[in-house]
Amino acid sequence: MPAFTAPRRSWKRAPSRKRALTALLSSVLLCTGLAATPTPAAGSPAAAAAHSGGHPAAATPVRVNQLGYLPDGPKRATVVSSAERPLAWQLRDSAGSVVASGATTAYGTDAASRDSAHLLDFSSYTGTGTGYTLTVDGRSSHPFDIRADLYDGLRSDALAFFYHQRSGIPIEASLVGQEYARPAGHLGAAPNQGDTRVPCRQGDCDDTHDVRGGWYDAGDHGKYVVNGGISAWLLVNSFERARRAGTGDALGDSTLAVPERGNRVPDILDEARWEIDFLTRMQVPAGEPHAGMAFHKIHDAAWTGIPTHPHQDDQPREIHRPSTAATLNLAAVTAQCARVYAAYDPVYAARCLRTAQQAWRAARAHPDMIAPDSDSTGGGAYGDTKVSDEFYWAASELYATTGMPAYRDAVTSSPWHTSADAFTASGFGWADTAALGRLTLATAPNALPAADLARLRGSVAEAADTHLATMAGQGYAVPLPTDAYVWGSNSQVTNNAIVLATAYELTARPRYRTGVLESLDYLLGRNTLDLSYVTGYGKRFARNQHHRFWAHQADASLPHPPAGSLAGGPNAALQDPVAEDKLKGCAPAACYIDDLHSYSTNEVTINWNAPLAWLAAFAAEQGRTRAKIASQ
Ligand code: 9MR
Repeated sequence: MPAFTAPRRSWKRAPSRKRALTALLSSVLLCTGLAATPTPAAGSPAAAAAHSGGHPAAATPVRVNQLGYLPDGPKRATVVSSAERPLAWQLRDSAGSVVASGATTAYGTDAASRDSAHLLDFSSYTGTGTGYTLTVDGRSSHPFDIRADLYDGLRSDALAFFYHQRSGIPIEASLVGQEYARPAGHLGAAPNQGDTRVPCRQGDCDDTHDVRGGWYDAGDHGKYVVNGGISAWLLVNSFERARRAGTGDALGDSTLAVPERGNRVPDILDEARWEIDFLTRMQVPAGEPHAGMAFHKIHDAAWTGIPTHPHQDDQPREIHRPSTAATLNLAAVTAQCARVYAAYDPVYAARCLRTAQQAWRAARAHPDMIAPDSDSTGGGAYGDTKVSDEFYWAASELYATTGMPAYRDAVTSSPWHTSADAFTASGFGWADTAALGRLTLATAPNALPAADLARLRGSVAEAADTHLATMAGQGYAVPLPTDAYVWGSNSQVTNNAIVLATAYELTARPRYRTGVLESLDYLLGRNTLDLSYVTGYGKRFARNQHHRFWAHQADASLPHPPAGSLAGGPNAALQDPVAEDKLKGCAPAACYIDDLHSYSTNEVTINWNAPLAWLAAFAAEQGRTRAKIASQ
């Protein structure tokens, strides 16, 4: 394995206990009603107080992407002000010289945040540098950069999340730094009771199974096939897309701090394989009832406390009965694996295809083994009553990989092949996977008739236009309708941005690229909380996400999440006690609190970081490729 430089320190060392307490108090203050109060006008001293939130840089009504902007990308900010007239703005470089100026456009009230918003557009400025600020009405934005390599760090940090989340392998200090190193979790060494010989919950199956490995889902130590499926798929899809764009090397071997570095396989595929191997272990072996199906999930018998290191978890682990949805996730991901890994490891690719075909046959034989929503003791339910979309997704992957008529027929006879609902305004997700099939068929070479392919590709562009229309109707340009701030809303933003990026690949229309980059602006600070939801990125960022090991807020000797960890984001349904207590009356886009215990607004999860990594890779590539000239 070649030598490489020690990983970057993720972000500044943890604050002292006293500072941590102050931070906690202020974060509570932030959301006790203040977040629900209409934001004060720009220039008002209250504007800073309302959003201070214990984060290091004071809040400002001039909301920017706190990381920065690409030189040839869109550059817009949102200014919170009740002024009815346009306001003058100045862009200053790090020396304080005004390098551009103009006037804002009064937008009115942004429904999702209830902020009075002005839009500020400085896209025509194409200079580069660090430490720029925007000033409006005497108030300045946080400093930000304008540079082509803006997203290079996030491309690897967002992917590094997955090594940190690995189960069944020590997390090495040489790869992640001492602060984040930990022993292997769930390898059967006491006090762990798994995951090498895991029994099923009573009645779910007779035998024990070796289901070691994979990624922990989130802040908990559960491993769920449906969520692992979409996450692994997104990583592999990111590589497949980058390879088509000619930038696959940026995700290639020795680009990540993973143990497999230097094995001549792209590191992103090494990372995804860690999960694919686990998913494959979740397949019911031949000779057992429901052979070929996938168990729905494996997790603790009861919820563990915070903090709990993975290797200290002493709860019994249990496998839950197979489900059709899990089986089709396994089929889809292993079919994709067979296509993409063939160039690096044909034997592995062939094994993936066998797994996929067995899973497909098993799902066809058991099309109605539904995972219930009620099964949520000790782990998430990931219940899904509708599996026709998973059938479509799996068939699409199998068809794109094999070209076999049986899979083509399953694709073309599925209602999802023509339904206008495959892409919804709130986006695809672990329970809604028809769009994943569409994205594959629209981009991976396959033999569908030309007219059908054109229709599919058109459907991606149509969905992208819907997202752009949603963005255009907002003060913060979020590709999310006001009623879609649900659990994990940030991942709905990322997933819709992936549709925009795919539309850009298919059409080269710059407006789609603009939509992707502005979606990242939202996640990185151009939002009602003046907060970057990505740890370590921006001047004020989420750092107390719900996690059993990165639980600094509960135990100051433990780290915060590493750089590149995406918080779930605003959830108007207030589904945890902290959110219920602190966020009453919040505007949908403000229903968020950076508190370790707010799992319904502030968890980290593989299916949220995977699309972030996908987008970071796309945006990093855009920094290097000028936007193609095409009609808007
Ligand atoms: O992301 C899931 C979200 O869509 C559901 O509404 C929510 C409640 O069922 O569960 C979320 O998933 C959690 C899972 O159940 C357990 N691990 C952490 C996941 C993220 O919060």
